[in-house]
Amino acid sequence: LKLEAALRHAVERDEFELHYQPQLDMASGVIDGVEALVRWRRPGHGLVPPAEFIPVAEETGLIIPLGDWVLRAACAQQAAWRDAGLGDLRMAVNLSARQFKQQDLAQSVVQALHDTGCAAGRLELEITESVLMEHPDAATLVMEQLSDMGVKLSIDDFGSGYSSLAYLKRFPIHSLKIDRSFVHDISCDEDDAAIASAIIALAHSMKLNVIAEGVETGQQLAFLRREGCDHVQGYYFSRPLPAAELALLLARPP
Ligand code: G
Ligand code: G
Ligand code: MN
Ligand code: NA
Repeated sequence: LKLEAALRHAVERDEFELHYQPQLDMASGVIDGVEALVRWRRPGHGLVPPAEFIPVAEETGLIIPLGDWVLRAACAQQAAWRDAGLGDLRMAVNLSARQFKQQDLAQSVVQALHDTGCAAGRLELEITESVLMEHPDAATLVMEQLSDMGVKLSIDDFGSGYSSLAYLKRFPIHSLKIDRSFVHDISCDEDDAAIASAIIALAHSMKLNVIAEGVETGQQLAFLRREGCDHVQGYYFSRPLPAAELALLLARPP
């Protein structure tokens, strides 16, 4: 309960900030996107990671105003970097189950894009497969609304939950994110290597982009490159960074 009250205040007082983790195009090595990851600058507690407050925000419904703040802040940052000549990056934003189930999600997205000047085609919403598969028909409708607007959709933590391939084909998605649990042992565990290769092949056969997350070593990168993975994200390149630090990476030649 204490955490809930503190979180409620935090939403009112704007105590959140976004960090951004770069996503690189495998072929060029260029940073062409970022994933926005929220942190809570809680007075007296330092920087609180999302795992410690997103679940409470979900339970209490505070994820709705918080998620809206995240969406707006991320879109505003996308437009600011673009206008500063630092690149017209893809901005990936995580959506929680509760946000995804909101009736007026598409309307909130339209409003955020309109108010910030971020182009719809530069926004990518990440949704986990468990959220999509919970109510796949309702999910399809919401995704179609977003997709019709030009917003990109990706399935986060792909492979860690349960996906029906029939639905995968029906969802208007743009990319799959290989769960980092498979990437971790890719160069020493044959099963994980086989799963990662299969996800890449599946994505390509469906004309989807595929991104590997949690890339930490050159060996993992080499494997993913051999298998034709399109994008990579992980500590090997960079941790999630505050906007000003990410801007320094963007300004640096590749
Ligand atoms: O940033 P970190 O690596 O600690 O993220 C941990 C988890 O928190 C990730 O699974 C991520 O999806 C989730 N997360 C981070 N930012 C957001 C956000 O803005 N909204 C939602 N719903 N989840 C987020
Ligand atoms: O939304 P998602 O669950 O994918 O959130 C990404 C999470 O993964 C964040 O908590 C981020 O800090 C974390 N992360 C990003 N890169 C790496 C990495 O290379 N290794 C590990 N272990 N975690 C990572
Ligand atoms: Mn994510
Ligand atoms: Na993920």
